Amino acid sequence: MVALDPRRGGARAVARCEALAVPPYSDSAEGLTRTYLSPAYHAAQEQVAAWMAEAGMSVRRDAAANLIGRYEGREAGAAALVIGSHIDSVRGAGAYDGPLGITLGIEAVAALAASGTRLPFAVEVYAFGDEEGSRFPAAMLTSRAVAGTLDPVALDVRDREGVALGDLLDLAAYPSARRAAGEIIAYLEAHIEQGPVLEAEGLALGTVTGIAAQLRFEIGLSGTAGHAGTTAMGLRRDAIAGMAEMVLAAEAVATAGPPDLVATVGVVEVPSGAANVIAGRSRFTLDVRAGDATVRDKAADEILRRFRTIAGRRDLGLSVRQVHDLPASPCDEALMDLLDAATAEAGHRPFRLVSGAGHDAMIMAALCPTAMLFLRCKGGVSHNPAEHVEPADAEAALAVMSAFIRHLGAKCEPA
Ligand code: HGY
Ligand code: MN
Ligand code: MN
Repeated sequence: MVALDPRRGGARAVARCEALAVPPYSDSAEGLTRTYLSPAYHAAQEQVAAWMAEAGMSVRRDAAANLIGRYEGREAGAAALVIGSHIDSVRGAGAYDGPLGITLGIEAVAALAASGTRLPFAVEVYAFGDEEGSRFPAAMLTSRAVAGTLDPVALDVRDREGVALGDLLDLAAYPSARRAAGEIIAYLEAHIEQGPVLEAEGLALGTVTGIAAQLRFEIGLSGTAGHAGTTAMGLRRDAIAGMAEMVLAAEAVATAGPPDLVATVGVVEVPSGAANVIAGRSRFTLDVRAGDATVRDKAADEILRRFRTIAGRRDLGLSVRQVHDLPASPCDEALMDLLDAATAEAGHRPFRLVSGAGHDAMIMAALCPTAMLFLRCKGGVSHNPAEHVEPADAEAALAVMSAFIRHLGAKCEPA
């Protein structure tokens, strides 16, 4: 095994994300799409497993098809610090959203192995499989399995091609991915900010204070399919026009709210749509978020109230299915202080910010104290092939993660 040069760990972590952004690690030849349990997912897992082993970890997969590397502490079987993020992507993704937290975790372990350091705890690196929910109509399935907060009903899902999750994995075994509370001492996730704040502050890194609450719905409209040329405007029950009015209503409610309130319609579908047919059916997603769950819920209620009014006026059938409800997740105060101290030690100004984006950390918070380290990304752009991270910022993040691990180790030393 070639000893990795720990001095270049940050740059290697960035380069490895780029290596994973093309086939066979992408399901698409045009840009990066890597969905849970796809061929690209399995190919990427094989590659990441090799990097984990090279860094000195034992590697396994759990029943939710998460990939887990483990670097033992001084005592075999010790409780672990988990460093993780997700290996799945949105469709048309950037290279770093998810994988960077995994490749930086691998580099942090490689640095420990290179120096022969053994800690009072083990270090595990998790490559979670389904944070984005980009294949099945559910998200965070695999971290919820680990945290033990997964309702098995959520596993009864099919993708757009009709493939059931149960066709790909043994759903009866899925909950065995759960980790006991005592097995994990803390969770650390390094992730690009996916927003403009750090760049505006002129900072490479930030300590996350908490993750916004999010609700997600699937909305269905049913009207009357009709001939575009012969149906008078006043006689139409147009499921696309109704959807369009609802999209603008959601935008209006969120725009009128506080700055951290956001509402997004990201997927619109018109089954058997045609240029000369008035749409009889339409489907769309609604995602509502805010730092405070009360603000989020009030906005969601108002948006759905407007949907009912619009559907009534247009004589459209309206169905609303809640896909998930992720409560706001504060990060752990003591771990934030450790991250700030490690940031200062690495020569950077500690800075705290909230995350509008969801992360597996918000799920792991049910199991253990959590901390997130944000890295600046160019223009705050993400969920977009233009996503970009500077290798120097990744070097800084790795230095902070290594200092964080050292400080946590010192705190855990027996008195
Ligand atoms: O939706 C999110 O915030 C994350 O990218 N899954
Ligand atoms: Mn994402
Ligand atoms: Mn992400």
